[in-house]
Amino acid sequence: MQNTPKSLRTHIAIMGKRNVGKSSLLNALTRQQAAIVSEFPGTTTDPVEKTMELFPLGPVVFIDTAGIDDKGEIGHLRVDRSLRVLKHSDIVIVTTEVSSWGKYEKDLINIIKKRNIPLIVAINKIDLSDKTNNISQWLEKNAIYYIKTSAISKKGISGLRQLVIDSAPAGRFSNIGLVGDIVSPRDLILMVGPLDIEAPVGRLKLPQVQLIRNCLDHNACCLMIKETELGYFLSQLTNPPKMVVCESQVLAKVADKIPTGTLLTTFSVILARFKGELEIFIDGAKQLKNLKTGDKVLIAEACTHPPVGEDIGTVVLPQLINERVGGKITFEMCSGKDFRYSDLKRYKLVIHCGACMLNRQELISRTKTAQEQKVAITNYGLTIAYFNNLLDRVVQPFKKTNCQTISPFSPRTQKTDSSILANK
Ligand SMILES: Nc1nc2c(ncn2[C@@H]2O[C@H](COP(=O)(O)OP(=O)(O)OP(=O)(O)O)[C@@H](O)[C@H]2O)c(=O)[nH]1
Ligand SMILES: [Mg+2]
Repeated sequence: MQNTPKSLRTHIAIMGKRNVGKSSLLNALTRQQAAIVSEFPGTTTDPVEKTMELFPLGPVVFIDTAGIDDKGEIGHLRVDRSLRVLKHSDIVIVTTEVSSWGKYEKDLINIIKKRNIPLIVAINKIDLSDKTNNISQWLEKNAIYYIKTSAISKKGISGLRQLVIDSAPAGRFSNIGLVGDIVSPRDLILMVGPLDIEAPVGRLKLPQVQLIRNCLDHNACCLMIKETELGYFLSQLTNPPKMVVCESQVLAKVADKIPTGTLLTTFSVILARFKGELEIFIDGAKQLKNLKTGDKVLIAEACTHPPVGEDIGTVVLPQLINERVGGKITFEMCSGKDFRYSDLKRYKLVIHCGACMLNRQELISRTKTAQEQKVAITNYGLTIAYFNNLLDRVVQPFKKTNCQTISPFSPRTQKTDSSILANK
């Protein structure tokens, strides 16, 4: 795990009609021939991703999409696939050119604005025409950041890079990370996890690695032990740890062993706060008590690997819920990118995995869609905590009075009017 995983990179999508120069802009921004460019409309057929470091933003992934006008063969499929990219985009660069600007771009911009995704318009090919008044006026009236570019002469490319950096959501730059607002220098955080059949061979899971790094960033210490060793190590410590973070499967056992004054949480809770909206997931967990025979529950797994052994999503949770609810609930599963965005109303509750493989924007999109369709949503770990009567305890460390909150939507820097009128 030497490269930054994609789920932790800022996702920057380049969208617009066919042939406006999206792939050329990607190549200019990354200074590489990452995507194929040609004079024929419809060259890019599937999203192309290019990862890079964008200083000082850090690790990013640029996503070049297929042109979204529905002309040409299989137009609608292409449009659908490109619009799906919005679900995990942190920033969108809408690309246009003087000769093709029109209703399509305005509609696309409105869709992006509705989703609260930071947006920049690149008016490309200005080496061919810089009669941009009409476009600039509309963008200024709607307070949208824009820049004139030429992917050929490279005019405006460094300005576009800067606008991307300025538009990045604040949370990306926060060094709070997973628990930075809870730990102080020299605190001890104890991680407890089973090295069970689901643990990756020869390494730790991504959230475990992230937690170790986050504690080191804050001059705290993070130790990891197996749950079988918890009693022994607790008895050896002069002072109890500041917080114990465990995998949800061992929550009940761990809660029994640690002192009541020690903060206790699970990776599921930490991820729900870091990636999505913990409060919404807590409300969702409280809906578990309202489930009754005949209700449908969607289990959403972000990983696509086949279930292993007593898989938590396919085996453990359905058994637990049916047992506790005392009824016959129907469970349906979805995995990977295949989330039932348009079809959530059929479910009483969505139970999501910890989502360590999804980026934050995608989990927020899923949460918002569930809310729009008035369907409760929670995650695996909060469900387990709820049924163990430990929900209040595991969210206690993150009560607003105990920590700072991170807004995913506020921009990193407050832009001035001069950057709205960039390169006018
Ligand atoms: N003059 C000029 N030509 C450009 C510019 N940017 C791109 N082009 C040309 O426009 C054509 C289309 O460029 P692409 O980058 O393939 O466009 P695209 O938007 O990715 O197109 P699709 O993948 O088909 O949607 C190519 O011939 C490019 O060389 C520019 O800034 N100025
Ligand atoms: Mg292209």
